[in-house]
Amino acid sequence: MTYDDNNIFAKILRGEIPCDKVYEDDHVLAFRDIQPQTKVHVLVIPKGAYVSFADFSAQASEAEITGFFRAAGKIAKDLGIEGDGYRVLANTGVHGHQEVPHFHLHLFGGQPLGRMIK
Ligand code: DGP
Repeated sequence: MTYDDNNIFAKILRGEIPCDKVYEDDHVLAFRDIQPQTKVHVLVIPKGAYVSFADFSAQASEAEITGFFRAAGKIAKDLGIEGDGYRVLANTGVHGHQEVPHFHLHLFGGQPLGRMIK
């Protein structure tokens, strides 16, 4: 899918819009969601221009994919939500209700989470 350079996360990556950063390395940026749904709600994004999970999983290099998921796990640990558990979510496309067209993981935690799938 064609990447839109004007999406909000691209602007955050370029430093045009501020964010509450919790982690950054060469391939990954993580920051708190502006509308947190849980006590801890962090977004983890790759720095590369990938629209969705589908694009990232198909197009990113092995180093990017490995680095991304390693970073996501480390971020959850560093946020202190690993012990009691947390949820990882990637909304994708129309049915997945993805609003920002730059691939991202949501990390939800810091409180008990409702059951999602019955
Ligand atoms: P979704 O694309 O539906 O997976 O969710 C996008 C999330 O991005 C949503 O929870 C709100 C968050 N968000 C949107 N705009 C901004 C922003 O400017 N800053 C931050 N920190 N989060 C944002």
